[in-house]
Amino acid sequence: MIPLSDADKPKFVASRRAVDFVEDGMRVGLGTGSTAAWMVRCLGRRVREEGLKIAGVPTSTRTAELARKVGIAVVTLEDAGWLDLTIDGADEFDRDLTLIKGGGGAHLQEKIVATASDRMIVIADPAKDVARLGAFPLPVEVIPFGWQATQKLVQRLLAGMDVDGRTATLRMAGDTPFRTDEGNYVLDLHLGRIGAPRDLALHLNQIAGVVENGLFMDICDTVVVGHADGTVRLI
Ligand code: ABF
Repeated sequence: MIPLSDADKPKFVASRRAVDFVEDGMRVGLGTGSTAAWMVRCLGRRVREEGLKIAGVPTSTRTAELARKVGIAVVTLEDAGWLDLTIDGADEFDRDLTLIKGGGGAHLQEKIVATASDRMIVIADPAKDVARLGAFPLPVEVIPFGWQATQKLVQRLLAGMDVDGRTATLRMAGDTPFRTDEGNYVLDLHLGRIGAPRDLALHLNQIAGVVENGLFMDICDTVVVGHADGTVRLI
């Protein structure tokens, strides 16, 4: 085993504990991001060493590639129909288990997969635990057509919302806009503090060019927080 960096230790510890929730025969949603990548590796290990039989539904092309590489049978959500469990990372979570996700640009597929699951477990390091959401920019996936008009509407909406910051910037990948797996763009909302997440999420999704926002409410059931000393906290 390669020695873990200080940043990877809590992610690995949370992942190792979270995959204990996976049972033989389950259909499992596989999240995206550096923490979820550890979970996929840990799950792959159980598949190879214990003969665990599962079907994995990835939430991004990069997770699909990793899952196949570590020996997990990959199926589409369409084929799986419904999932027993999804395990994914997050950018922030609060005491209500509301999440900000989408820093990796995969929150649309992540939300579809998580809401098509009986249970969602989030794996996180302690830095993701916040009293108030919003220090991490809130990702909003938008249709490329007319994205500037969508950006204006989002900023107009923010003017009336209980937030501290009000800028919405187009996410870039070098010189060109970042594209999601669906070919869409992402606006990052620099809010500082989100006073009323439910209100904001509902209003954002009413804007025509918005596909989905990165607030996950009433979706996450359990958070597994990993610590560098090897201990875990279940919330
Ligand atoms: C996914 O990966 C995303 O929803 C979230 O944005 C990100 C977290 O990444 P990491 O685990 O690398 O911090 O879960």
